[in-house]
Order: sequence, then C-alpha cells, then structure tokens
Amino acid sequence: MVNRQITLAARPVGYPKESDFRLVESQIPVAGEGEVLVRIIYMSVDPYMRGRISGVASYAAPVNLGDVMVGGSVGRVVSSNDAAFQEGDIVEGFLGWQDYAVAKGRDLRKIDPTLAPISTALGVLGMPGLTAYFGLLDVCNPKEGETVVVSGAAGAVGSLVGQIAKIKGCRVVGIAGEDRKIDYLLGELGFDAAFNYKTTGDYYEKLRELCPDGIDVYFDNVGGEITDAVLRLINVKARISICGQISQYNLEKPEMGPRLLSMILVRQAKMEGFLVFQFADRYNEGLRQMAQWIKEGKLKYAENIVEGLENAPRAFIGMLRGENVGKQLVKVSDS
Ligand code: NAP
Ligand code: FER
Repeated sequence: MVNRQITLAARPVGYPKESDFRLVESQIPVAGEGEVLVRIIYMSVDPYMRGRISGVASYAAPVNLGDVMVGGSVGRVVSSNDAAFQEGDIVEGFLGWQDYAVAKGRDLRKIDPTLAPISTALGVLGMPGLTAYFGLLDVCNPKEGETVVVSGAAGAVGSLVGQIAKIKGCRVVGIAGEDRKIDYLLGELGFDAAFNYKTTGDYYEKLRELCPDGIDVYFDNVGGEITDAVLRLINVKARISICGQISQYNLEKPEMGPRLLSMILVRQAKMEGFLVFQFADRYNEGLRQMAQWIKEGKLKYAENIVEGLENAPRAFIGMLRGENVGKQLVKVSDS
C-alpha cells in the first residue's frame, strides 16, 4: 500500500528536464476530520507549473525542493469524513502529482461522470475552459464580424478561444507551431485562417495577408515575437488579453523586444492581463455555457493523454515543447 509521488529534485534552468523531478514512495495518507482520501485517475500538466517550480513567489507559494509537485487532478473518493462526499464519488481538486491525496471536502468539486468524460474536468470543463471563456468574452468583448487572432491556438485554452470567437460570429486567425495543428484548426475547428510560426519567416507579413481588415481582438497565450507582430496590426479600439507568455517561461534571461506600446496609444487600444481565478464567483455560468456548446456540437475539444504517473515529468516537458494538441493530461489509474 504505497503512494507514489513526484517531487521537485532541482530548480530547472531553461527548459525543465526529467532529472529535475524524482519519483518517491510514501504511505498512503489517512483522511482526517472533514477530509477525503482520493485515488487520482487523471492529472493535469499546465504551463503555470513552470512558474511554480522557478522559486519565484507569486499569487501562490512556490514548490520547494523535495515538495510534491502541485497540480489539478480528478479522482475517485476512497474514504470520506465529509458528509457531502461518498466512497466512489468522482472529484476534482488541487491534489498534486501522486497516486493518492487527502483534501478538505470544501476544496473539492464533485464531478457528474454521466454528463461528460471525467477528464474534461481538467480541460474544457475546468480551469483551461474557464480561462478561454472569461478571458475572451469578458476581457476582450468580441463583436460579430471582428477579426480575432489567437496565439497558442491548438492548445487547451487557445483551441477553445478560437471556437468561442467563431460562435460569436468573428473571423478567427490562429497561430500554432506544427502543420498538423494548422490542419486541425482549419479542418476540424473551423478557424478562418492559421499559420505555423515555426515555418513562417515574417509573422507581420503573414498576419497582414491573413487579416486584411486589421486585428480587433488578440488573445495572447505566448508573447514574444508573435505578439510583436500582432501589435503592429491592431485596429482602433482593439482589445488584447494577456493570458499567457509561454515563449518566455523557459528563458534563462528575459528577452528584450521592440517597444510597441505606442501602438496601444495611437490605436487607443486596451491591453489587460487576467488570471482565471478572478472569475471564481462566475465559474458555474462558464461551465454551464461550455457544456451547452459541447452538447450542441458547437465546441470540440482534444486531449493528449500520457499513461503513468512516472511519465508526468515527460508529459509536462512535452507540453512545454508543443507535443500536445488540446489538453495535456496524465492517466494515473483506470478508475
Ligand atoms: P497549451 O497551449 O495546451 O500548451 C502549451 C503550448 O504552448 C504548446 O503546445 C506549444 O504549442 C506552445 N508553445 C510552447 N513554447 C512556445 C513558444 N516559444 N512560442 C509559442 N508557442 C509556444 O497550454 P494551455 O494550458 O492552453 O495554456 C496556454 C497559455 O495560457 C499559457 O501561456 C498559460 O500560461 C496560459 N494560461 C493562463 C491562465 C490565466 O489564468 N491567465 C490560465 C491557464 C493558462 P506550439 O506547437 O503552438 O508551439
Ligand atoms: C498561468 C500563468 C501564470 C496561470 C497562472 C499564472 C492559472 C499566474 C502567475 C502568477 O500569479 O505569478 O498559465 O494559470
């Protein structure tokens, strides 16, 4: 009866490597008063984890050397000291990279396995889905007929942002890093245009060609040179949401770019950073709408699933390198 856990072995320099993580064994924990013991089934690996292991304090405490890696998971209740949860219930929570975890009942979300596959609680019907929903609709307020550009377009958040913009009647242009991702955006998700930034020399020229009416909304997942090119093409009263800057997360030295904030000035544009957590009191609205769109066939989602807790570091590193289409998950157990 052991609990396998993945801990942080070293602070990564640049891109994380597998040796920055360690697989350790401990005893399966026991649920105390008001607590629930959960067997983890699916685990999420997300870009924000790169920030948490860098040692820099932010909205949340950093993961320290030797600590179990943090992250969202779904699992099955094994035993419960909270009357709201029964053995066998499926729950989602911040349970870490391990086989078993104990959590307070109040920190767990009960998942109805008859409504959607339970893995979606970590993707389209979870944190990334809510990020796409509020980050696009609330921060950018897209209007019918407007041109929306999304970077990181084939990932968990970006693939949903583009589809929500299509639902709202926008013209959607996606940017991603592999030809098969571009085919997916154009062929499966109904994007109007898309290009592979890894095989395109001049992003500005390509965007100018794909956005003949300029850019009204930019949903930024990546930052860096892609964002530099987009900013040069924004329209008057453009709205830009800074969701992520993944192109910067693994740099050893901060990148110096062109200073384009004068574009915000002359185009009277609005650029706003956001964290999904700021919308916590409206999560139910977002989840209800996303589930409805899935049911109506208007919203599709993809998952990339790596098998085995021991392969979580590889899945995390692979996601940072762009191996995933849609949401990157780790399957830890069958049920
Ligand atoms: P994701 O897009 O599913 O996976 C990350 C993707 O980033 C990779 O597949 C890769 O795709 C792309 N990428 C990696 N390095 C890149 C680079 N140098 N330049 C451009 N693209 C690069 O991850 P996600 O969970 O949906 O997150 C997407 C973004 O949203 C991240 O920046 C994340 O930090 C942010 N986020 C923010 C919030 C919030 O509350 N603000 C919440 C969730 C996520 P390619 O093949 O296209 O390179
Ligand atoms: C993310 C990137 C950054 C994210 C959260 C953050 C939830 C927050 C960082 C901070 O507060 O320093 O993808 O997702």
